[in-house]
Amino acid sequence: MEQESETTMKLFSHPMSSCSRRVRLALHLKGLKYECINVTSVGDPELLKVNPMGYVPALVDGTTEVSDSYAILLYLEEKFPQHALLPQDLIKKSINYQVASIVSSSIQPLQNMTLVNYIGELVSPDEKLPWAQYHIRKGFVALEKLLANHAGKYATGDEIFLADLYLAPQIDNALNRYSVDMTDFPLLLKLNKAYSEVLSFQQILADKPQEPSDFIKLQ
Ligand SMILES: N[C@@H](CCC(=O)N[C@@H](CS)C(=O)NCC(=O)O)C(=O)O
Repeated sequence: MEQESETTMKLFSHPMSSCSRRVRLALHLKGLKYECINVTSVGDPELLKVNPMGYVPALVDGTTEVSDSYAILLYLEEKFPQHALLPQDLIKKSINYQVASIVSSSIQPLQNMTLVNYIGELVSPDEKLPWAQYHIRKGFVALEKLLANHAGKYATGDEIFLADLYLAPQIDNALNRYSVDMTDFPLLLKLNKAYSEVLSFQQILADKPQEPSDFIKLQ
């Protein structure tokens, strides 16, 4: 059942952006209607008005503007409590916070295409893939260990929570964009399989840009 906000929310997004995908997953799970504005060029003036960093995602909800996926997710969670993104159990909740923090602070920024392209220019194009793979693997080693005693069907049990919204797009990047060897990460692969069986995850992770875009491009 979709619940409408007083006005339809707008999300500045990119189909391939893992940060946007986290928020789109939350919007879907919470059954919220939103207009998805796919940004196609770096420096999009409409996006810059909302988020001077020029990054997606950015949410506009009436007169409220929120940038950065973590802030957006917390905003949505308070305003629309249906399908809670955090478990009641404090330990499981703390695991969700850790997963979100590891992915958003110690993995995603280091494999963001802008940085990877910059490494290519500064060091060598041959270093782009190893750079991204190294940082993804380092984070995945920690996540695999962290979740060993907490995972059920999903990251922290048998319900989908915040950790899953961070993991699914990051694992997709690892597999499909950076060809990371996942042999050492059987649990993450198992979770990825579980995500692939959930309709919202299928739809959002399969979404591809409809028009040419210079945004989020590995040169
Ligand atoms: N901490 C921010 C990071 C945002 C971010 O890095 N977004 C990427 C897409 S996942 C982006 O906009 N990249 C374009 C660029 O680097 O110029 C968040 O979680 O929203």
